[in-house]
Amino acid sequence: MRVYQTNEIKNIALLGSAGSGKTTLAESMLYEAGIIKRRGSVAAKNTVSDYFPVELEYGYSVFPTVFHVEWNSKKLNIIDCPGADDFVGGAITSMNVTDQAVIVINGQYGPEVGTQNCFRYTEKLKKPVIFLVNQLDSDKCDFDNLMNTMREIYGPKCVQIQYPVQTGPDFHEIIDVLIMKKLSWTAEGGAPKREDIPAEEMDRAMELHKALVEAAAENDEALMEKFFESETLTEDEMREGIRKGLITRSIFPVFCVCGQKDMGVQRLMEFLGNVVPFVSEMPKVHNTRGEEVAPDSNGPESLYFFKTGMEPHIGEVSYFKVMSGTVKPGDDLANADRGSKERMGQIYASAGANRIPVDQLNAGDIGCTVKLKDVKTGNTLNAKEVEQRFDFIKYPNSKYSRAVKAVNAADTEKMMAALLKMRQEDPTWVIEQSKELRQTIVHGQGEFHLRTLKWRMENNEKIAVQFDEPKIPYRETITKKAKAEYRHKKQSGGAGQFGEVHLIVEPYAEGMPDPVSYTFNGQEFKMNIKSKEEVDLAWGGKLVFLNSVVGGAIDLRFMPAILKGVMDCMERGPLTGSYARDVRVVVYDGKMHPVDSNELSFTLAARHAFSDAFKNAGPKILEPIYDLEVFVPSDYMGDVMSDLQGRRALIMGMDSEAGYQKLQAKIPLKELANYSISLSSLTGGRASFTTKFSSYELVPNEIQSKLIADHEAEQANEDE
Ligand SMILES: Nc1nc2c(ncn2[C@@H]2O[C@H](COP(=O)(O)OP(=O)(O)OP(=O)(O)O)[C@@H](O)[C@H]2O)c(=O)[nH]1
Ligand SMILES: [Mg+2]
Repeated sequence: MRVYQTNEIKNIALLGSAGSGKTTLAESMLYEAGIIKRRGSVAAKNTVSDYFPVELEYGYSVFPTVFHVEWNSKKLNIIDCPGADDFVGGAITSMNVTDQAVIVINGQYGPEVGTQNCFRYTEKLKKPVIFLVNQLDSDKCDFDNLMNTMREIYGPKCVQIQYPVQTGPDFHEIIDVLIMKKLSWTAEGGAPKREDIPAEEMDRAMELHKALVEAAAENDEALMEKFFESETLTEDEMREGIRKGLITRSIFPVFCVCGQKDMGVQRLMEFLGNVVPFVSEMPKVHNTRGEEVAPDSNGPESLYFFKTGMEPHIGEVSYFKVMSGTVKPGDDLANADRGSKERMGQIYASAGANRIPVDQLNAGDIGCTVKLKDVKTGNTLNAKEVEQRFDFIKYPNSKYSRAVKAVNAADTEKMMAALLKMRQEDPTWVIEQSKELRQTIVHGQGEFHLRTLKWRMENNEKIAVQFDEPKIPYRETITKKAKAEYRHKKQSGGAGQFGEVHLIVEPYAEGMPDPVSYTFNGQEFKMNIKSKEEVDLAWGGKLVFLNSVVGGAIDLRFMPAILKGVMDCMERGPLTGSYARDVRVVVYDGKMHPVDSNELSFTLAARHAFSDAFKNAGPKILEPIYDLEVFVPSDYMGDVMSDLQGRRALIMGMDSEAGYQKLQAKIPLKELANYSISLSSLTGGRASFTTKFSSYELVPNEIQSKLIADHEAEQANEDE
């Protein structure tokens, strides 16, 4: 296969909401480029792009698929990204390594929440955007209305290059106001007939043409001057202006296609080939030190790995972008993230499930290799003379979690190995072995995301697994002060045990001054703080431990043993056995025995005294509260709000963003457990949300009583 130079390579991501038609479009693109002789379809399960069993099973893209086509002797690397929010990880990684986003819009619905999610990522990464209105052959498509919404959302930057003469099943003609031609197709699609624009369309076409000329001219001073002089630009000048506008994100051209019937696809490819920027024209990316890295084939070799695929019969396939330098089989490289050494084996250009061996890939190109030892998604491999890493945008927090266990306990180890392997393919799966909850928890982006994991576990790995709702990491704390004392005394044969501890507990809040005195039942206890220890608890919150023992009643050397006794109780709160937090303890008195006192005695005495005091200090259960942001089309706002109210959510704000509503709320984690499923069913999958841990708050009394009762029942069960 030919080796392409950096100024002959373009990297393009196909993005857009779930089901907008990216995979179907990719099929037509491959067909138009002559790579495949027949177009497959998602329904017939024979597309180039969706080839994993799990994708065929569900009829959705789960992984981004990398392929390439040659167009006018230029190489277009194209990545077909999954659209569902659940698989956003794949879309994000793809955006990291491409220079042009083609955002596909489902002509039936217009811009959706999923469209906006993609757009926001392109904003963060400053990537050029082309909008592609697809499914124009659907009866539900109302193009004018769709364009109005687009302009409302994206403003005047959204510039039409094309419009359909009619939509619905009769769709077969487009007016292109860049080349000022009418394009039309027979039922087979493919190459369009190019004709003059008919008289009845001329006014509309001219108006859009002028707007396009003006928008193109705005990106270049010379073009602007020319435009003022002659009020027009040549086609090539317009292309130049649009290319500049794409790079600076001052123009978002809108194209029209019907991917399924292969109408408009050839023209789109022509535009991609002629106008969108080459790798060499894009602003330079930065490494983690903030230094610019140019896609220079003469620079030091540096590869960024953006995807790991597990291909049947082959194993791990690692996909990379050449950030600088060139790569050849046999190159010796160092992994900047993991410190290991690697030797590159055969390198390939990616073609969906297939790979085409190549001798060399130059800076800016995308390819893959197999049989690397220790390379994970997100790693950088460098030649000796350079040491750099790349760290592009972060993945969103997980939104849906399930406790997972092997149905057959003997499979547990195998299950863990499979989970960790899958995580390499999709870093948005987070595997947590929670000691606290005694569960293995898989966190993902949605119910569907985890369902695919379960499906693959059962069908590909042949391990039966069970999913349960994960336990909630409750905390315990106290709400008032209390005091207690305890004497631990044991006389049995030889040396005895003796320790007595008097202590006071109270709720701790950040910035509290040290106590001066306490009053219990009219009696005052004056404090004289001798030492203070602030323990930042591993599970969040604090324990503050004060020594105010008078007159050497307890030797200083026993203080650590007393703190240990307190910590033992903090690790297992008396209400539900959850971790306790935000407590201040003052040890103010006690007793020693000259012979029998030892550390163990004081630990035991402290445990009892602390536990008694804690129980009398108005103990309460705390639950984790999350910040929730929901993006929802306005029509569903009422349903989404009332559902949230039923989930004990506190609505914090509502914003009307272009085309949809943004709702902010605080919500208990317990109520988020199935939120992804509910929101999806309430809105037909047209909403999305993000979550972030906020704080621990007291649970309402009736829930506290239920949690305590449940815990007691569980204890009784375990004791049986
Ligand atoms: N009528 C019509 N249907 C289309 C068109 N393009 C795609 N479809 C249908 O829309 C559905 C989704 O198509 P896909 O190509 O899988 O969409 P996608 O964007 O890849 O979906 P995800 O990978 O899940 O994000 C399929 O049933 C397609 O047959 C089109 O141009 N017209
Ligand atoms: Mg797809």
